[in-house]
Amino acid sequence: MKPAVAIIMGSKSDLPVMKDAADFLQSVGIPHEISIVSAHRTPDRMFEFAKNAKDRGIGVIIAGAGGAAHLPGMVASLTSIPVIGVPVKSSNSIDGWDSILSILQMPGGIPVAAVALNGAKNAGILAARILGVSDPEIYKKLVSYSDSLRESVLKTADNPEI
Ligand code: RP5
Repeated sequence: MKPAVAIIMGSKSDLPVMKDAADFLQSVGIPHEISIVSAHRTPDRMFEFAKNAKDRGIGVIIAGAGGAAHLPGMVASLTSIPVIGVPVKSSNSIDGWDSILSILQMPGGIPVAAVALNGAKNAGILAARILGVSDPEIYKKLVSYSDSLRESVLKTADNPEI
């Protein structure tokens, strides 16, 4: 199956965080691909990736990076596919604020949907929600997922145990 979502990240060291996005997409049966694309270390690869993504059938890009996190914004500037940015707390992070702000404070005209620090799971869910607008099967799975969250809270809501 052709991937509908591309998950990219600046370094292999981001993978333990970014894996959460892939796990969610897997759980709802959305085909996806994962690769390392660095804005700073492999700028040509980033350009090629962003320019070809639409023609390869990619509908949403999830891009994670730590430190000076330019990858999501640069990719968003090279394509009109929606980009979800995941700030990653990495070895070169200043508590993660550097990547949060790099991803969040995009100039007008080039949007990146930023999730929480290390929030790759929500990036996966948001990607599924974007695709679910025009895919009833995906939408149904997302409704079931939300139902399961509600049920798991209600199960212990009146009887929380430590
Ligand atoms: C960023 O620098 C990467 O996204 C990663 O979060 C961080 C550190 O990269 P490594 O030095 O671990 O490869 O570009």
